[in-house]
Amino acid sequence: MNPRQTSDIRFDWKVAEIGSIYELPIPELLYRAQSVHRLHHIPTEVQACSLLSIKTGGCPEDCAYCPQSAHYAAGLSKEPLMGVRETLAAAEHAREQGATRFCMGAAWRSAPEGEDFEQILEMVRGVRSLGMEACCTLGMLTRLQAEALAAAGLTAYNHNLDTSPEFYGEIITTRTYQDRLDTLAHVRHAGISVCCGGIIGMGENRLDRYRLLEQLACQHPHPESVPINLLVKVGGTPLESAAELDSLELARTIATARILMPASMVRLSAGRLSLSDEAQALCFVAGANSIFMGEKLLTTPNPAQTSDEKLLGRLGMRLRAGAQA
Ligand code: SAM
Ligand code: DTB
Ligand code: SF4
Repeated sequence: MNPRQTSDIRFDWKVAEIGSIYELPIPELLYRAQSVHRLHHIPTEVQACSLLSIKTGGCPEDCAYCPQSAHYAAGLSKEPLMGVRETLAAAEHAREQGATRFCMGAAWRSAPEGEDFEQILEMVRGVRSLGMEACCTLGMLTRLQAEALAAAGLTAYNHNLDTSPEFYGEIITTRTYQDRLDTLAHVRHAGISVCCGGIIGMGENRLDRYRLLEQLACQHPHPESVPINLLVKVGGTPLESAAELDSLELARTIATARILMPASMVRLSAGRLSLSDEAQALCFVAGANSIFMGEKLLTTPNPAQTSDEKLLGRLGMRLRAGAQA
């Protein structure tokens, strides 16, 4: 995605080094992150992405953070796969609001075969024909499914490692870290760009964050897109009363991701509603260059578009312009 794949891009980061970056005094850390950021990105621009849940709830996985898991009672009703027309209408609306990337999420353990998968391919072709980047997150993929999505024009596939290999078992028991890595390998092999990140604020410690960042930053090439989610605590899930995370830990995580993966898009993803405007500003200074825009993430609320526009205006920042179809 970024033409400047220069020699400052490394794939051999060690946990100790990652920790020593993360723990730098904030002025040092932000200075380093900004210096790297400016070599690869326009520091006043953020990309707006829009999310749509095309298949909600009833998921057989037990991810402790997720309201869509059938294991917990988060009060969500289970919905069938959305139609192509309704999905494309949402994409068009998102484009009118300034989004240049449309991300379709489904509460599946793995992407389906047959008619439902054909329908997904149709949605991908439709979003691409609107001139937008198309991203999907459908659970695990086979190599053949990844190839079919690539042929339909899919820009990126989101599949998060979520946390460190060590903490992972506390959060998810129904699939392994290796399952996730296998799907990521299929996506990479098919030539689709990789969107892979994690969640912080789930009770993990700093070492878990370093280990997650190590898993991401030692991939060769780096994931082109790295979503950093702050846990959205949803009633009924096992993490509903997780301890509040200091927002400076989020800024440190973003800054470290930016330094480790200079050319990648680092996305300030879920959790913005629990951040002050100032904390969000700090995340942009730390090198975040994308947000989800629109009042809903997949199933939980997100800041209103008008409040994001106001915030970006106050910061003297703007949305990245997109290709028009
Ligand atoms: N079912 C597919 C999967 O898990 O791969 C795709 C959809 S899933 C909802 C996409 C991602 O959303 C998860 O990997 C997780 O990182 C993030 N997510 C889900 N619930 C969240 C929450 N409550 N707070 C923050 N991030 C969350
Ligand atoms: C990602 O890392 N974050 C987005 C996207 N990838 C699919 C999802 C956030 C979901 C937050 C909880 C919800 O709204 O259900
Ligand atoms: Fe299912 Fe994805 Fe939620 Fe896990 S994160 S329960 S796989 S929808």
